[in-house]
Amino acid sequence: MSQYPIKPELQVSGKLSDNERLKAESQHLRGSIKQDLSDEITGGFNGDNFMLVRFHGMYQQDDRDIRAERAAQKLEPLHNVMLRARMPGGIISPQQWLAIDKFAADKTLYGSIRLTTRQTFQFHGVLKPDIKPMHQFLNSIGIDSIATAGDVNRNVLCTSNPVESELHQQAYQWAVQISEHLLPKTRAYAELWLDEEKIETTETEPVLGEHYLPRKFKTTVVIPPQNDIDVHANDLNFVAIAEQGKLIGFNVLVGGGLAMTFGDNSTYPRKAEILGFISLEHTLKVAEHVVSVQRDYGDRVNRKNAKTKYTIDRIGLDTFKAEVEQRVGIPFAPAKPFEFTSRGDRFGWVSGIDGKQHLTLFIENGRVLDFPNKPLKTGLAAIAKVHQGDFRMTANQNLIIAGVPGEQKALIEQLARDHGLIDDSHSEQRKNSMACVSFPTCPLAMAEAERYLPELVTKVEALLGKHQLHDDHIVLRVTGCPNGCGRAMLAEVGLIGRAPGKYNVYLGGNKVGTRIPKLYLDNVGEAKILSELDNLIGRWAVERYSGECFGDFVIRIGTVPEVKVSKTDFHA
Ligand code: SRM
Ligand code: SF4
Repeated sequence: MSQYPIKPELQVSGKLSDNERLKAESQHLRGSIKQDLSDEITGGFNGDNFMLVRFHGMYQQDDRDIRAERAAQKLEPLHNVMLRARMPGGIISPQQWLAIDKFAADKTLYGSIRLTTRQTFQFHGVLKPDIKPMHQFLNSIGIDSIATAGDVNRNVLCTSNPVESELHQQAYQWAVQISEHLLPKTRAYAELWLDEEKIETTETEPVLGEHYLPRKFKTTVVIPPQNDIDVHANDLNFVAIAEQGKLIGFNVLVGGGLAMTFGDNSTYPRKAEILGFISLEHTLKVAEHVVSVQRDYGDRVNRKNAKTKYTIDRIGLDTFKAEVEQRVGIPFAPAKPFEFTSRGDRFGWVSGIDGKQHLTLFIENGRVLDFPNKPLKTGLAAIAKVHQGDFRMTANQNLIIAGVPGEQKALIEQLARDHGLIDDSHSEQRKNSMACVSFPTCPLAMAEAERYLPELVTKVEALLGKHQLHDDHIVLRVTGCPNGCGRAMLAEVGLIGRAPGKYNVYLGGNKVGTRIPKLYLDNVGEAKILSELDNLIGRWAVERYSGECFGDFVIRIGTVPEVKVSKTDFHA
């Protein structure tokens, strides 16, 4: 029950989805996970536990490359879990890095650490007997995975590059506080994984609600003019407003989200919209009540329409805003002016205003592993052994070696170069391309993404070269299905997997990530994609206005119409 009067006319009526039943029956996310852990008959989780473990930051997976082979041998799929850590703002110490580096090597099927598009890392391929020890190990180094998946507030992002250190520090602290404030209050995680005693109290979930949220929920704290965390992919964004270098409050943006389902036009990617400005003291209350309004009015009947973006389109932004204002007890002030002028990460060294040096490394697809001639994992471990600052994961699957004192700069750079972590042959195009995980671990993948991106980029580089645009780049993103984890729905060229080797191509996002692209090619293979890009890049080379990015160009020449209002324009 909500502590606020509910307006039935704003709710969706009908039979609740099965996920609502399982959350309601889960005894605050416990289910029968404990019993399941000692079930040696299967390597997986039974019944509702398959979904409930997500609220503890894990997904049950199996390697799709070997699924058929195992079925032929009458073996169950090689069940394992992927774990996603909670890491608000993406900051991890070198000591923690060394510990997770060792765990990945010793206890996972793939041996890699995977940096994600939400500023954290994943272990892929942890077998059932290692799950509980993994949580205990993470706890021993100060890391958890609470609420990094499931119908809750996920990892809170924060602008990564600490170049404006003082402001960054304040923004980061807010990201941490918001993350803590919105966490589930159940002790299920502590009991199940850390063997903490069950305390007989009446447990409640005052923020998320007894049945948790209708759907996943994503939050950021961003420092303009950098849009490195892609605000428009998120349900709730706190846009830092500073005066004389001091944080004074936030503009609040709500209702972003990128996923859709093919063939269901009631689903679409959508940008976030402005609610207004708040001063700092209201931050946690506003976070809580954007969540509580979505909790009370989000669609619990149809999960495909359950995210905040659809709640806002259904009840209206003004109604949504009025509900939040009423619950917080203050009106939003008019938004303060702000502008995003860049996206992605700033590679190489930057000097912070605190005099420290920060080195952003490009990690292709965020996959930290020793590749032939590129021992990236060994290299990062070598850096961690000498580094005195911290590591910062970015929301673009990259890593910043942050807080390097001047006298250590040369050593860190040398280690990075020696291990292929700095590679001057990487083009701007490669460094501004991104893909989701997809095959072999993602159960929802329809086409390759991470494993395909490097060769696709090589071909796009060749097209840019052919038209004398070697130094230019197009924000290119590939995702293996329309869920959009690689944020293709904010790219200038976005490829969304339809089937093996087949993609939909979306064009017309912009460089700073403030426009949703529009379908251009439906279900096509690489040859068609490259020939169309060849033609368009050729025209861009000669017809573009000075400084005009590819996404703006294709809209101006009418290749695709602009998506202004997703609900009406995206599928039109
Ligand atoms: Fe995602 C589901 C990977 C960022 C939208 N996502 C999945 C799962 C867990 C598949 C599943 O449900 O079984 C994928 C696991 C693949 C694997 O083997 O690792 C997966 N998502 C990822 C990551 C690892 C992609 C990456 O290459 O980095 C990102 C992890 C982020 C994190 O650390 O929390 C990741 N996912 C995103 C983003 C981008 C973002 O948040 O900035 C989106 C689009 C933004 C949005 O939410 O609208 C995204 N993932 C989804 C969705 C669609 C949600 C929806 O609104 O319908 C799903 C499927 C679902 O939830 O039902 C999904
Ligand atoms: Fe998997 Fe689809 Fe997300 Fe890619 S976009 S990781 S294929 S769910």
